[in-house]
Amino acid sequence: MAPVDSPKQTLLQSLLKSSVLSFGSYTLKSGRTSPYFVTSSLLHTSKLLGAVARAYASVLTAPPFSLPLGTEEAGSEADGSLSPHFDILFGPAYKGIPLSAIVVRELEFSGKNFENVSYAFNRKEAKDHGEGGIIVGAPLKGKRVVVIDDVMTAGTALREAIAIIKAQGGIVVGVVLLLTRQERVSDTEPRSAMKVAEDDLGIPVRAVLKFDDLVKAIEDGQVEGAGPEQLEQMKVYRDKYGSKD
Ligand code: OMP
Repeated sequence: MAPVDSPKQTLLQSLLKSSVLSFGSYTLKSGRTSPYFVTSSLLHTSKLLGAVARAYASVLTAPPFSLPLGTEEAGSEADGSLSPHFDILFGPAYKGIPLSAIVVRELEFSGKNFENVSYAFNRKEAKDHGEGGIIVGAPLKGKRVVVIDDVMTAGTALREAIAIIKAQGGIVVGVVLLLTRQERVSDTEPRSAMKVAEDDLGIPVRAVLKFDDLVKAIEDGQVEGAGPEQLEQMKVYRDKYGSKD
């Protein structure tokens, strides 16, 4: 397994310190019992939000989400800068909402080509007065949309988000997550939810962190409060539910 690089290490340490990442025994939405959990609602300090925003932005400002200006768009001049191949970041309610907002803010620091990227999110309950509708933020119709979410396990949350975007006429061009748990969708589907989404939708689905990064960090003794016992539980969990991708 490749070593966990240092920006990832720093982010992991921050997530642990703030209990966003915790070890124990947790029941997942899928019914699986997991030895670890990511609680993104605990991302509530400016420092943590800044670190997380930078991590998402580093994925979004690299291929395949952003490409050097002039490589694909006819008429644009190559000047060495990157250009986003998306118009809107969509954060599914609720946890994707602050994430998409902080990431779109962070993108401003990646150069002027990113200044016009917008964000949008859905309401859980449609509003029938005032501006109405279920989308808040940028209108999605005809726009290239990247979904920004926290964790992917079986992909249920992502499927719901994609249905909302498509119903609004948006074009989903990618997905960026904080963590992919790298789990098999089911006993009969050996691919991870991330791989299934990539294959079915034909779009890039990427994550800042993956399950393997957590295992590696514990192996390297970088995770305070997680030692050989937690490592063993993580490996047992991987054997039971893990996928290769
Ligand atoms: P899927 O919809 O199965 O992909 O699960 C993703 C959702 O599960 C997340 O949006 C969370 O609501 C929840 N979740 C976490 O927040 N953190 C975890 O570590 C694991 C889960 C989960 O229940 O699988």
